[in-house]
Amino acid sequence: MIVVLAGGVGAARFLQGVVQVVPQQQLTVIVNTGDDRDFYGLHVSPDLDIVMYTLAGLVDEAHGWGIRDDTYHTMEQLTCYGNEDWFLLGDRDLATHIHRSNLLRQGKTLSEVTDLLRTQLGLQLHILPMSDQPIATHIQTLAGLLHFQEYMVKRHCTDEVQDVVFVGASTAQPAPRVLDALKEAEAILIAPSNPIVSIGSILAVPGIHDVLHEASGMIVAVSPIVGGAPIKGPADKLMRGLGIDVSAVGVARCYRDFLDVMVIDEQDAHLAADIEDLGIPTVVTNTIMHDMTAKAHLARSVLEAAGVTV
Ligand code: FO1
Repeated sequence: MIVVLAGGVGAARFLQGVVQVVPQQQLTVIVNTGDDRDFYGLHVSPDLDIVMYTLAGLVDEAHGWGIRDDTYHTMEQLTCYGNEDWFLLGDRDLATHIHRSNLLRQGKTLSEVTDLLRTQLGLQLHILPMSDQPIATHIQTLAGLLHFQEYMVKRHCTDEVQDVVFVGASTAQPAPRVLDALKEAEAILIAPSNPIVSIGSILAVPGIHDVLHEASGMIVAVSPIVGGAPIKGPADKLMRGLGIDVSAVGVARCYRDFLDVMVIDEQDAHLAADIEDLGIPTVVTNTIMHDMTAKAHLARSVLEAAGVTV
């Protein structure tokens, strides 16, 4: 089994490459749920949905989230009733949130609901939320503690980041099968996701960080920072706020106590020596996933770095 630690858009695009070279049945993805938030009484799990929609071929490619060609009639009507409209939920996307929330209300766990959804979307890989308990990523700013979606989508990442807090993490548990999957994995791949809020939240679930030290499979990470900036999202602002260098070296430092190999982009080849000085062997390749061929190439390079024959 190959295990991938995943956030949203970057991870979903990386997984599009991985599924070209690894049969889906041999793949388990552990997904960040720190971005989850209730809207209109519905449980929205952005990263789980981004991964599922992308692999099911439904995603709105331009945004990287939501469903392609979706309409927004429900939101238009909701705003007529005075609701806020900063977080766009399409009509078909809303069906996912209604269905998920309904099943959660009936007593199913988030893992159970996710497994039903991925099956119904025709996916054969195993998709595990990092935890079945609610964990909410918050950003400490001068304006107070903001939920990650409020910091990013509502306020466009304009607040200075002072700290990142995973509310609920200390009392949460990893979802069923998460720890066993990591222990038994032939390789653990860390997708090119935000190291602070996407992977950092997964590592904040008690037991997950520790089990990475016991894992028998190689642990290989892909840097989401290329040429000193993230491909997408606010990783630079969060890293800078926490005093972490916004570079592939900064990402490697986040993972240094358990990482076996770091994969960085050709543009950052000059940083390889600095990462190797941390004791982390480094592979330099093209990590820009502009098409399916580039995605498959990256997946092959990462698996090769992990010692997996594909
Ligand atoms: N991101 C935005 O920037 N604006 C939105 O209105 C928005 C809506 C949205 C709806 C459903 C969903 O699953 C994701 C959505 N996202 C939106 C993306 C999301 O905020 C982030 O990209 C993830 O949380 C980070 O991976």
